[in-house]
Amino acid sequence: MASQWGKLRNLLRCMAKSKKKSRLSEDQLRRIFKAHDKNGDGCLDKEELKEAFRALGARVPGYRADYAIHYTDIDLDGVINENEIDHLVSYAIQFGYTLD
Ligand SMILES: [Ca+2]
Ligand SMILES: [Ca+2]
Repeated sequence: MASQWGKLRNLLRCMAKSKKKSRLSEDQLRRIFKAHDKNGDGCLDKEELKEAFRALGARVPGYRADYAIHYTDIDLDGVINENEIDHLVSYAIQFGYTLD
């Protein structure tokens, strides 16, 4: 009986911990996206976006990257530039990414 209680307590503790995970703020998201501009051209291409979403813990980063470009590439050049990053951040924040 005692060990059952121990297990339950551990489970509850784990749940409490996961609830406390803080959601990333817009600033943090922006910083993470910018950090993934690997070639430093000021734009995020699909591969860089994919890596960024992978870093954020997205389960299917390639799919997320496709959608992000679809929704936030305003000038349709296939990459997310400095101005479009704002749209990207507001797009990404709805998924409630957290820091592990
Ligand atoms: Ca780039
Ligand atoms: Ca663009």
